[in-house]
Amino acid sequence: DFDYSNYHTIDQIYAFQDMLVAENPSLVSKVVIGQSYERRPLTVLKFSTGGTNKPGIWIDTGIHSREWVTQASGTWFAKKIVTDYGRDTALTSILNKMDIFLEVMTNPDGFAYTQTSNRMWRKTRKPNPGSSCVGTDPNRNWDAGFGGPGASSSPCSETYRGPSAHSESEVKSIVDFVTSHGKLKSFVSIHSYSQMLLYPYGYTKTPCKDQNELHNLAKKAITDLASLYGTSYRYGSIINTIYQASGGTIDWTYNQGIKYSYTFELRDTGRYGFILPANQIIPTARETWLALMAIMKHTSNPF
Ligand code: 0X9
Ligand code: ZN
Repeated sequence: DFDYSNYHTIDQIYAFQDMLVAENPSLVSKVVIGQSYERRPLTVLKFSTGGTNKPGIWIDTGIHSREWVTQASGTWFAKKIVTDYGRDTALTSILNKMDIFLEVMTNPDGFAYTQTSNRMWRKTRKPNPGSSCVGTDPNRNWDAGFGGPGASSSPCSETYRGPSAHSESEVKSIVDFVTSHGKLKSFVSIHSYSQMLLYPYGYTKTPCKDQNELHNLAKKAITDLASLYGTSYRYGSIINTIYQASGGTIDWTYNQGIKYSYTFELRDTGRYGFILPANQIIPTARETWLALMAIMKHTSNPF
């Protein structure tokens, strides 16, 4: 049985995903949206109660490979969905209206590298021609203010934006999925650490047009999150709350018309940082789930 209170290898998580599909074939399926630079499958778990062309909710974890509590929480969320469907009335009604898509290992090459070579690897693993430095920051590679302030043009930087927007297969595969799906209503991209819940924009100080609604929903979500263990989160737009960042995921998804676009920064606030002890995985996942439920409930029933 899968031990959610420990960190797992990339192969264990791929096997976990296949097992979840095998055990819950009427609810869960696996969608391969592309392959990474090193040819690993980019797998997305689809939770659906049937029907065609339902609106969707997207959740991704691990786009920055060293943020291990996010992939670990993603596996916990997957199990939580299959456990609660048909038991929890709120989740059941969400899933009766919408499909949920969950990409747990959004940067599998980086994740493998954190397990074999460098625990602190953040970027993709595609070489950069003319440089000995490897990789692009997949959270600076999106076509939203791409190339502006808050990203680097130097391949050796941790925030290297890449040679062009969507140059990274791990990003382009999501772009193609989002555009071909066409009916995603919420997009939640999960990072660590800092304990923040953020909405667009990161590349500009201009408030997004849904700022009021996104702000109020963020407040509700972090209030629910804190109700479990008292973990305190800050919230607001990316640029006002953390720092200016251009080419970020949720700025692109928001500009595509996905109103409920959010980024989480999970535990902690820096004591352990990216190296969060395994005994905090389940508490982190449990409290985050309450915030995700607030966002998903509002998305499926905004009024
Ligand atoms: O710098 C980042 O990419 C994020 N922080 S992290 O420590 N996880 O790397 C924050 C960026 C804000 N999010 C987006 N621009 N989408
Ligand atoms: Zn991150």
